Amino acid sequence: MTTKKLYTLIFLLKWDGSVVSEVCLAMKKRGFGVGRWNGVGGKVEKDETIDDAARREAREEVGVEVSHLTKVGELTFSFPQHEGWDQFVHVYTSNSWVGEPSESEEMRPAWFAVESIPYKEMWPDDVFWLPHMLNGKKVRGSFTFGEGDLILDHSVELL
Ligand code: 6OG
Repeated sequence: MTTKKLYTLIFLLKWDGSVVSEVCLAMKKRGFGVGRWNGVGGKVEKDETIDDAARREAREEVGVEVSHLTKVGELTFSFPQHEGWDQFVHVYTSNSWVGEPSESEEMRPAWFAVESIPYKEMWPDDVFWLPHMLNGKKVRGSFTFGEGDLILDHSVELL
């Protein structure tokens, strides 16, 4: 059981045959993670399923209606020095949606070739698990953060 707050994180993917060619990342314009590229997503609200929360965030943050979601991971983030920051994140990919990702007040989306993912401008945990996810693996990861971008401890399991 976890007492961490539940969040979602969704990556829209374009494919070249059976290989992921491009991923939609969005620049966070405000709030938690500001100035970083990430998938879209956010907190699961009370009385909302996790899938519904993921769809709502995609709609609110980049204006797309996601038709199909694939659950690809679970990430636990612990911030012992910051009460209330801990998160349990359900990670999804989607291959089908309606609309083109477009900028909102919260996020500015862009498509990145898999070879050009801007890991240096992303959360530092991403480099540990995102490449596996883009290779079609399901992941379970756990990260403990210190001050700044320091990762004190981590584990990544491929499922
Ligand atoms: P809002 O505050 O925007 O939801 N998130 C993280 N994503 C990655 N890749 N690494 C982290 O390392 C993260 N911590 C949080 C979950 C926050 C969004 O940011 C994700 C949510 O999609 C610490 O409502």
